[in-house]
Amino acid sequence: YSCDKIEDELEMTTMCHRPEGLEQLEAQTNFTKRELQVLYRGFKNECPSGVVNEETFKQIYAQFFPHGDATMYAHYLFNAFDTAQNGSVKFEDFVIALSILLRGTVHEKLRWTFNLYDINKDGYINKEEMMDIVKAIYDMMGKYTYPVLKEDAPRQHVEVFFQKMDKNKDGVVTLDEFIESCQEVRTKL
Ligand SMILES: [Ca+2]
Ligand SMILES: [Ca+2]
Repeated sequence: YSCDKIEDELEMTTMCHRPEGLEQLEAQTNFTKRELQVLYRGFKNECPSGVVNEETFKQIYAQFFPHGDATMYAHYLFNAFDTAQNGSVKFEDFVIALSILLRGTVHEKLRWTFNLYDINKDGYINKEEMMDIVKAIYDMMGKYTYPVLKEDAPRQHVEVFFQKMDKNKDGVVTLDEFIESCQEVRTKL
């Protein structure tokens, strides 16, 4: 037993006894207590400070996409995880998002994705926001993945998506429009 491990155990125990600790997380997520403990160990291992900042997200994504520039996508993703919008992602924020992404219902996943696309968090996706996200994804994939990609490809993509999603043609996509459009695609597939 190393010192670190004992410290971890202690923290875990305190966490278990805190009312907003593990018990509550177990109720808020689709993870078991045992799974939460394993996730917590991993989280503490990677981020001893107990919080993840935007820089960590950028470093992780840079490793996964070495040929592209993942800076912007990591930035948007971080903001979707950082539900309190205070510049740091705690273990609680992290597992709640992970639970939705891995074990949430289709509806929950779509709602999460909508929030990712809604960059200024005003409850609507406008064309600029969709454009920014699509550009960020293209940048992340890098030139090597799409060697013949034309400069205006992202804009064309967004135009087509946006026209389909904005059912009432008022220039913004609401959560309902987003969910409806995504489910149409699913039924066609
Ligand atoms: Ca918005
Ligand atoms: Ca609309």
